[in-house]
Amino acid sequence: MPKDSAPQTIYLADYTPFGFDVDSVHLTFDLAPSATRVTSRIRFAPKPDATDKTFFLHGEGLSLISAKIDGEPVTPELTAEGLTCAVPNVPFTWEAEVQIDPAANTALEGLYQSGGMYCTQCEAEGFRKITYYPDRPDVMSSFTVRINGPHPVLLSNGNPVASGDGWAEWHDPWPKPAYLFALVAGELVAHRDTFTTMEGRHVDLALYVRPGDEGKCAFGMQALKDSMKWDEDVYGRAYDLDVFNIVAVDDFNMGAMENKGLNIFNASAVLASAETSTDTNFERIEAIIAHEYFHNWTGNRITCRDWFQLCLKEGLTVFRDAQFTSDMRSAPVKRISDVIDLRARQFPEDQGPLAHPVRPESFQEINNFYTATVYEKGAEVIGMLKTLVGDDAYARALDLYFDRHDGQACTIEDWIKVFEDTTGRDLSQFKRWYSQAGTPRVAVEDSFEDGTYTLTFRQHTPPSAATPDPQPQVIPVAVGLLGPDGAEVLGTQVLELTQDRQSFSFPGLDARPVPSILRGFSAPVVLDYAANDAFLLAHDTDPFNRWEAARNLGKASLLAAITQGDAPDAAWLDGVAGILTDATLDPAYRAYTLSLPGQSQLAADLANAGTTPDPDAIWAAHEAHRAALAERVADALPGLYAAHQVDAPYAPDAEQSGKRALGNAALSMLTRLDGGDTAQAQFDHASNMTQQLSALSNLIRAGRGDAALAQFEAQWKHDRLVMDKWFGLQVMEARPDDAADTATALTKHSDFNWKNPNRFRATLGAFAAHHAGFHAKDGSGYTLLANWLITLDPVNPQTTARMCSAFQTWRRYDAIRGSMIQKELTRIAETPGLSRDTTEMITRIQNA
Ligand code: B3K
Ligand code: ZN
Repeated sequence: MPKDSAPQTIYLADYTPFGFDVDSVHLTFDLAPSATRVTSRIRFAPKPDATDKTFFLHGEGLSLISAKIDGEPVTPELTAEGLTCAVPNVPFTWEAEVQIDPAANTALEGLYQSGGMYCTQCEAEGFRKITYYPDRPDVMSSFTVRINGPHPVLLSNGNPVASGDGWAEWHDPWPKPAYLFALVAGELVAHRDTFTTMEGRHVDLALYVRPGDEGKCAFGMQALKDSMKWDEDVYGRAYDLDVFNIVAVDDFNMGAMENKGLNIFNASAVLASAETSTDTNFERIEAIIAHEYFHNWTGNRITCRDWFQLCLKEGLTVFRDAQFTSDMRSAPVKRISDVIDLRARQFPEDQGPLAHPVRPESFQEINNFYTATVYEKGAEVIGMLKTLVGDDAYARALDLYFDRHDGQACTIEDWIKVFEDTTGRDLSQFKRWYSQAGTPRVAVEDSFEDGTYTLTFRQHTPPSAATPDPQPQVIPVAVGLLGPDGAEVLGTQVLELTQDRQSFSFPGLDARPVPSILRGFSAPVVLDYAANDAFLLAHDTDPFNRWEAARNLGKASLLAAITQGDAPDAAWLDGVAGILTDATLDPAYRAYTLSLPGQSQLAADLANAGTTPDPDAIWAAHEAHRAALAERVADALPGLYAAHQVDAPYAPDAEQSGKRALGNAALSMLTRLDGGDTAQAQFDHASNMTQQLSALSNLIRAGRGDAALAQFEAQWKHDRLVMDKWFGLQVMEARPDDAADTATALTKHSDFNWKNPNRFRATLGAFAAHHAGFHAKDGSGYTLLANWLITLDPVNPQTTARMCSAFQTWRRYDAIRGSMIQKELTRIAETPGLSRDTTEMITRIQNA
């Protein structure tokens, strides 16, 4: 789109199939940094029944050198979005030669350069920046690719066909949409392994990295092999090519990309070593490798008809990677961490100006819809479906999905239909989860009479611009009942809410039970119920709800402190202290019960309750609660800390990570009592990044971080990924009145390369996430972020647009903050030449 034309809105309802089949694609790349030539030879066949016979090929920023049909030169009509051309009404061969400029491609979409290597990112609509093509996911074809370039490593999708000095040829037999195309060329080294599939196929695996990163490959490779095996064991899905390649790149807009047979990863999402990566990094890497690998079936073999169906592949693949992590590690801990993440990222989206259904119905820039709603709520919807139909029916429905739709570009209707056909159930009401925006609120009342306990539920989804008139949804509510002595009198049952108001009775009880509602967080809703949290924290058999009880007590205590100046609640302190010192519980789980609801989430809770949030007061309450907890468990801390040091050689497994998580939770409390002495000792002796970084955080918080920061920088200045941590940590740990200055000073550091998305996010992303710092009363935080977004937009619209969401919560705050944010939004919106990506985001946020 030319920058000055009005953005166009695309609607789901307008879907029309492409009028031609693509039988084969041959591409030749002659690589040169500023003048790469791309020659395409594509067999098209007009569809006899096509309603739209226009031959339109997408193309953006391409210099067309020549075009031919069946060998005869043609002169297509060019626009900023592509070309149209008169074509025969019989199968024909289209040939085109274009020139592109990878070296100038800072948007990191299409073919670009990163640290001297060439790589690509085509999802969602990047292939049109490489050559003229029907760049839509429902056009699938096999691809043959020849790469000419002086690089030792030349990779594309599929299997290698042949190679020689300065060239390589690849063929991908599996028909795929262009968004899964990939090419890599560079001086890379390979970490190799092999895998034999359950079908007996020998697969050569390689992880390609820049020289120097060889020592960070082993974990990612093992995660890949574990994922391949898991998908065979659990879903019966085997890999389908002779090679599987992964490439790590430094400049990448997101985590990773599932290109067929050639996954491209942000280096931060694949490279790991004990010395440079934290336990959290390892777990994230394992999950992302699994996610991209699982896309081979859910996304690649079965893809999306159009981009509105994005959740078809993303929701399902997130759900699958969560199952994998639960199996590899601890299921309750994974569930707790996913719910924390859902509430922190998806709930604000669903309850603010950017709210959209899991399957959106319109967009201007599809890259703006790779959201927590599509991904994480999309995965929750699949979890609910599985809960409702049961594990066996879920497995049968998935088998049917793979059988019926292999090789196709599908819709949510296709997905729902396999469940209907498997179970005979009418899922039309359930389907509202895909079309309605907003987080349902479920209010509960209960009564007890003559031995019968009754739960009455009311569901209500607040209306939004995206869904002005929400209808009742199918909500699976997992419930258990505990007797007055704490013993479970009714094991978990799934109640199906389908109406606005609905009651469920449980007869034959001796005494009024205590309910445990929404066990395992069985639906992505807000539960309004004054639960007996202290009791549940002590007795619930459901690990999620036990954690939730601690969290609820902590939340109530924090809100009372913020609004009424109350001291931290004794029931919360006692309950958490009990869990903390209960050695029968998993250390990772105990560490989670200590974590308080995030400050931004408390602001949302206050706003929902009609109180204007004061970020400084929220920060102060958080601090007071942490201090009070440290005091409460002071006697136990040295023992707890000592008991959770790991002597064995470092392993990033669940057991060791859990131990370190609890040990470091103890450290952060200890630091409040000993001023940082233990943290300094840990920093001095740390042999892995988890211990080193945790110690460094505590030293900064204790106000004695300067020497350690300098030492850390000297030790790690050669390592980009570790330095991202160094940038981020200083912002995260800054005091509110210092956060903007800290971030600003870091942007002046010689290693602050703002064009690198990882470094930009580490610094400015961390700042936007620093609740009290970003929302500083004088508006300096808003101005700082807006300035950087304006700077970044012309260079990298996608990353800029994504970070605009920091402003989405503006309505929660007081009128002065609200108008300061509006002023910054207007200033961004009025920037001449603002990208389509950022324009759409700002407009949606402004018009809430
Ligand atoms: N499918 C990619 C995301 C592409 C994002 C484009 N803006 C990674 C993933 O979800 O696995
Ligand atoms: Zn994905």
